[in-house]
Amino acid sequence: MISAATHRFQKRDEDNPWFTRFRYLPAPGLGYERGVVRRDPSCVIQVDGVYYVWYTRGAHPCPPVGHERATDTLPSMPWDLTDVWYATSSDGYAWREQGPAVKRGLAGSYDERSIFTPDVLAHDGRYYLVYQVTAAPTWRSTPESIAIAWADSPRGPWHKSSAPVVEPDPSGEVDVRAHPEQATIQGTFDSLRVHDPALLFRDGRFWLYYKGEGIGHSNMDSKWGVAIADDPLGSYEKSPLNPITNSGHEVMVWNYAGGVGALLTRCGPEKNTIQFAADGLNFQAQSTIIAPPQAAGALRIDESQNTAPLAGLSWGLSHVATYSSHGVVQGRDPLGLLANDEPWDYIIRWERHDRRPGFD
Ligand code: AAL
Repeated sequence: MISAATHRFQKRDEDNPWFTRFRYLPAPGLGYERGVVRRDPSCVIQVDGVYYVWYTRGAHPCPPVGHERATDTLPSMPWDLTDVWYATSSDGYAWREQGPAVKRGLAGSYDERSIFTPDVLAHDGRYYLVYQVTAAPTWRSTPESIAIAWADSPRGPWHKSSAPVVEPDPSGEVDVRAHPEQATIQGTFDSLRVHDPALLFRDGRFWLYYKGEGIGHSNMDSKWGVAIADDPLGSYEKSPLNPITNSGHEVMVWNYAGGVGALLTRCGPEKNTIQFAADGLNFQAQSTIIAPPQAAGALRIDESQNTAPLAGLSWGLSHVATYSSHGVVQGRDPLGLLANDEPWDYIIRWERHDRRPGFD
């Protein structure tokens, strides 16, 4: 006779190639700076011996003021009124901020308010950035979409898509003035917003993984979907199997053994797990982890080096989200926040930290 728990205890962490721990280091050049938000870093790519990363960056007159008080210059949230910038590094530890890669569009364009949360794919000598776009500050039921830009060099210039490439599903009923909870028709898991794009090339096609938020759900109810295209610039077709996870917040995926590895954090019953889908669609939890990096991007490696489950998760950058809705009280003088709280998000380095054998 064995207990139920003993029955389930099939593999010890130290014997599981999908288990890891993480440690964190500063990322000088992208660290904490008063007046500047840096967050949601992309994966890291190495080109001609130089590491590149892209991220959300905003230089704001004050920390976020909340939706009711946002203006043309005061941000509602840390990722409001931002652009995608990039930085380079020769060793992966110290970074040099280079400047904007993709900037907000002119008034009236689909990306006029903010461009943020990028990921990068290098493919066939070309570079693709996928990122979130908004035309208005994140507020109640305002929708959010995903767009793409391409360049012949990681230093740009970048050519933006003329329209978003993945949109919220039209199955819900959106009234931007209403609280999402008041929606009468909720629709699918991604009926309100599509977020956190991550682009992989596999099986000759482009797989754009994303996080969905549905009307009538909290943003902590997030799940992931995938949209697939023959051409990196689209058109992207959402998988009929979506949502393909029941958990997870910011998307982190990597190619492994013809399938896809995934790091799920923060939300849902399978939060803080590493998962694998041999077909890129049907994910199974492989390990439960602790203290994973938030909004992680990992070093992208060649298929030829993808010899172990976590080779695609060796090190990268993640963010420290200092903003909390408790810290931003609506109606409070935003400049007062400067003197008190200092919620400026910033970027750190994470590394896998296995300590095998002799694990502690
Ligand atoms: C993040 C991501 C998306 C959200 C916001 C900025 O961590 O999930 O990018 O829109 O928070």
